[in-house]
Amino acid sequence: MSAAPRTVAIVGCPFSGGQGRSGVDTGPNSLVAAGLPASLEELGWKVEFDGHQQFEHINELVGSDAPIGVMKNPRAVSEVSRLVAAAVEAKLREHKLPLTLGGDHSLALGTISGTKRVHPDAAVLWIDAHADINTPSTTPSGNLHGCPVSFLLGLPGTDVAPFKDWLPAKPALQAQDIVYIGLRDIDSGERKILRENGIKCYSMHEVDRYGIGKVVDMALDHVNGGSSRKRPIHLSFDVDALDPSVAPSTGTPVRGGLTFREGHYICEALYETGSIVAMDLMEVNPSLMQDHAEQTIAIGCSLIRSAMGETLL
Ligand code: 4U7
Ligand code: MN
Ligand code: MN
Ligand code: MN
Repeated sequence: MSAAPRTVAIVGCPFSGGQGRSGVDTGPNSLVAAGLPASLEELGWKVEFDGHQQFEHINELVGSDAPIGVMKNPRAVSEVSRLVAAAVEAKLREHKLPLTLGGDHSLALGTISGTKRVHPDAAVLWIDAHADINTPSTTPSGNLHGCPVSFLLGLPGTDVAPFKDWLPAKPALQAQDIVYIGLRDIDSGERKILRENGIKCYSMHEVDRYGIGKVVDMALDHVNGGSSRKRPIHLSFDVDALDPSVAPSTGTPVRGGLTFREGHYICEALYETGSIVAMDLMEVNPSLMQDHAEQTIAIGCSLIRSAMGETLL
């Protein structure tokens, strides 16, 4: 991975306000406490970790943060994303690879905003059981961890306070910049959005049909226009992409997911491109299925190690 930065900067984001289940805010600390920084050093990376993001003042808001329309905790989610965007942007400008640990997936509104400021040509690989592309008008839950992609794309209905106060007038992301792998729980409003915008999705059906190797190849061809493999990649990995038997401690598990190997293969294959500029590992919630928390944390760590070059010689 010659052109890629060799310092990984861990951006720990203890935040749960994008959804309703407490505990996902302890994900970052659990991943770090499980030895993630040292294991990345062993792979040859310089690791920068100067403590988690300080969200106490925002987390205090969660609870008293009155809904705006159906959106839950809108001010907290917006403010955290704004701060995370600045943190990710700063690490990239220092030629480091920001590794954001969630926390819930609403944080990706921040991480991808930050990446796009520095790498306007970056493509997003979104690995998830869910498309996270509801708008404030389509969301069945009001949980903003199901909405970050629609805000990034600037879809109709996302031009709302408080987000519009800091999101760019020209959306950070275009529909052809993102590709999904692992989908299997898509809401009806999301289905319509994905179709109308021609967004490339490799659901579990395609994983079964073609195998994960071909799916990753097709996903990379899609974002690279079939020619070179040089486009910068932002990898946003929601641990619920994996089957709940593999990664049970997560807030919105859906059966029929990626196997252990399929999940790791994606990370390995993306590492092989040498083009990963930023990564998110989201939605690890050690408070759920506590007997399996250690297993889920360990898998979060090993997915990251695979994306950082562990399994390839
Ligand atoms: B995650 C959901 F309705 N689509 O919008 C919603 F099914 O970051 C789930 O992928 C969203 O875990 C899941 O609330 C968000 C629901
Ligand atoms: Mn998900
Ligand atoms: Mn998600
Ligand atoms: Mn989830």
